[in-house]
Amino acid sequence: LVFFGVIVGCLSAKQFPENFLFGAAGASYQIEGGWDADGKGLSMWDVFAHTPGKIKNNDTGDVACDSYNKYKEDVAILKQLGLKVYRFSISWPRILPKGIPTEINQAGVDYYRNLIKELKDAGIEPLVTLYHWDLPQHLAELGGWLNPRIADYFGDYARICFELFGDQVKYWLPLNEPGTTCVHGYETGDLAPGLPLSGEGIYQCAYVHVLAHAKAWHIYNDEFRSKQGGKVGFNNVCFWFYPKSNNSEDIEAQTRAMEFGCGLYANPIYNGDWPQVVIDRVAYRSKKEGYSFSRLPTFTEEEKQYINGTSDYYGLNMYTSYLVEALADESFDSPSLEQDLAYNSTADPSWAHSASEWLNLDPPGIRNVLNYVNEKYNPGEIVVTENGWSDNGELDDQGRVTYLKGYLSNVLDAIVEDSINVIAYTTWSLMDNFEWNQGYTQKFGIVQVDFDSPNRTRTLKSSAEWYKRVAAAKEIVD
Ligand code: BGP
Repeated sequence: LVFFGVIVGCLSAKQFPENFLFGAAGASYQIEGGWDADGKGLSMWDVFAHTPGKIKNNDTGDVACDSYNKYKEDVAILKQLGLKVYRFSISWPRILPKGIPTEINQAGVDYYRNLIKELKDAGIEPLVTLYHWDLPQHLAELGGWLNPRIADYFGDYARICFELFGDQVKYWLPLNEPGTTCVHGYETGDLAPGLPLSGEGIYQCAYVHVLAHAKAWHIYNDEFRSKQGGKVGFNNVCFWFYPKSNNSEDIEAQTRAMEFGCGLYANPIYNGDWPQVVIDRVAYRSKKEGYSFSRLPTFTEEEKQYINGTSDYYGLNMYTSYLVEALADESFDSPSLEQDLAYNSTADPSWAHSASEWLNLDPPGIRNVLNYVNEKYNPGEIVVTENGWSDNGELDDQGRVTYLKGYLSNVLDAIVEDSINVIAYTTWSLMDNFEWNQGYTQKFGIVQVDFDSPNRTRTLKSSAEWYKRVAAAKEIVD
């Protein structure tokens, strides 16, 4: 009998829950094009991409996948694949050309209402990001994410979106990956707005993002929740870090990696303040560097109460893992995030590499992160809002199938074995698109886009066919 039970156990594959939603993701600047169409205002990404030398091949998102005109095709593909949720973002300057509520661009409103209607008619749930990096240029000139007033502007914009689309949208994410903007936009400067404000910009940017997220959540909670019944989640990128050795220094470096990466943004939202490790480390470094204050801003008691508990579900972006090795405290001679982190990260030589220098194949990493987030933040529901693999765009994309199979199996194990409440998964990305400073050189889509054809022809890749079978079977298939 025991033997028979083992055989049956092996034969019956683990299943995703009946109501689990499989889907795909994209973002306004990366897919829409129509950068100056029908009254849209300029975003800081329009300006950044139009600056020579900022993007590989000087590519821009001016046309991208032309989803501004071809959204019906996008929805038809989602439907054909049997996907039930589509994560997209609203372009703030397409709704409010200057970012301020004095002028609403009706053509922009119509575009998103039409897209949402098309999705609903196809039985697909819209999961809407309010801000995926295309800050109105007018607000970038007012200081962007360094200016705490941006949180107020964001609140006005969020309210307008809840009013305009909230009857149809049940899943909201105010911000996409604050960490990426703050590190690359305000520490290293390789993404818009391109300000290398090493050791200082990142923390002010994180502070303003946390306030902006909380503002959007409170507005929804106070003014819309009872009539619209939706959820406002917090989106955050969390990668997994293994200590390179069992030395206590490397284990401490792992804690720093998780807390400066994931915790810097999530801890204020879920626990009402920065992680203690970050508070202590930046204070210590700042003092050593001669500051009379910490480079990390302090939340007031009132702010702590305001930000604490402002998320209805966790929107997790997870792609990759690293090994971390502690560095000596004085490895860098001026204030920087690198100095605060004091570790070196590498890839395990056994991991396969994607076309993106930062992205490695380590499927158990996602299960580790799901457990970490679940234990640390107790978020209730989790949606994996981004996860995917980059290559050179081949149609028979077996590398992506291997990646998705491995990561989705680990998501399934987290649900079945670890009882973590993951309710949906939107792979990055539905289509090849404008991958920020990499332009069109790296492809993440399960659907190929021909960027040389004016038609921007879409073609399913092998991974799309495979994913379609997974979504239908609700289990991992070969
Ligand atoms: C995430 C972004 C996505 C997407 C993805 C791929 O950080 O939220 O918009 O771009 O990463 O990364 P990249 O474009 O840097 O290769």
